[in-house]
Amino acid sequence: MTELEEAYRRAAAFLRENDGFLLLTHVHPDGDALGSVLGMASILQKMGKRVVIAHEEEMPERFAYLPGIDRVVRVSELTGRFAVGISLDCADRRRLGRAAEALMPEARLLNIDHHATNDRFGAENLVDSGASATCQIVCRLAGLLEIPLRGDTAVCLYTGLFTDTGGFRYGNTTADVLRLAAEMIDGGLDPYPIALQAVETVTEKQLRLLSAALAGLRTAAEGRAAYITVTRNLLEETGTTVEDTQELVNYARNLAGVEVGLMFREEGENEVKVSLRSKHRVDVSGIAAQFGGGGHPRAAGCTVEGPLRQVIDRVMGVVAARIGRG
Ligand SMILES: [Mn+2]
Repeated sequence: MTELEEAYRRAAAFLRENDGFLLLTHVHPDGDALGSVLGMASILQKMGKRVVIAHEEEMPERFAYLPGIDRVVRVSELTGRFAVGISLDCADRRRLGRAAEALMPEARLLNIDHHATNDRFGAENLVDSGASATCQIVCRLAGLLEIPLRGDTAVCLYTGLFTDTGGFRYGNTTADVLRLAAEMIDGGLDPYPIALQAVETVTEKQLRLLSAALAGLRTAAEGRAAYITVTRNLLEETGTTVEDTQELVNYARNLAGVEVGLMFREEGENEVKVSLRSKHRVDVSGIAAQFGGGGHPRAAGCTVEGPLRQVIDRVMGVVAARIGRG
């Protein structure tokens, strides 16, 4: 048995042997974060286990269709503390935000994730960086636990497979991902409403934000890098939130001739959130790590201290050097 197979086996045993789970995922949750946390909750319920899901934020409107999302509790409303936890799609403990406070200090935590930069902060760690989505790892666990990928479980897990592969378009779209998707559709899942709600639908405010952000698009490194800037002012003017900015970075990446696309988003007076995407060869998780962040080779992020203009100059300097090195 390989080390990874052993990690799967141990994680399955952890799920079988424990009860009264607290399920957690990262702040600013995306489709894979919510799909994996709700898919796991659905699997555990089918096993007859008690589950609570906690988060520090309100749930994004885009994912309101996910079965069980109305059961996610604001961590501020929780009274008790939990002795058993599961973290999903989260590369380090800090990214769990304040929801981690609902765990007892001595709680046993199972860390399930697909980020290669995961620092293995759990008591048990199932980190499969070969997986395209955390939902793919949860699908495999469901197989080991003999829980079928049907109904609510499938809607949640399909969402993560679909969104983390950019709708089955990115370089991480593997035969295994497509087989799992096909298996769920064979089992009765309707993929079109999920695509419509998780990805296709945009609000008018989001389009106004996109329009303004695109007007400020800049290229660098002789057209091999491009970036979009989102100031706090812009969010205020368009009545949008951080959640509405998640897709913007792809417009910078998708520009013809660009290898690295970025978004710089002003978080505070002296703090800038940087999202990085690459097309073919630049490992942006390495660049993000240089600034205290992390992620995947083609999609990563970090938060950098300093005024917006200064952060752009510093990060673009590193990006240009990485592109130049070939
Ligand atoms: Mn993910």
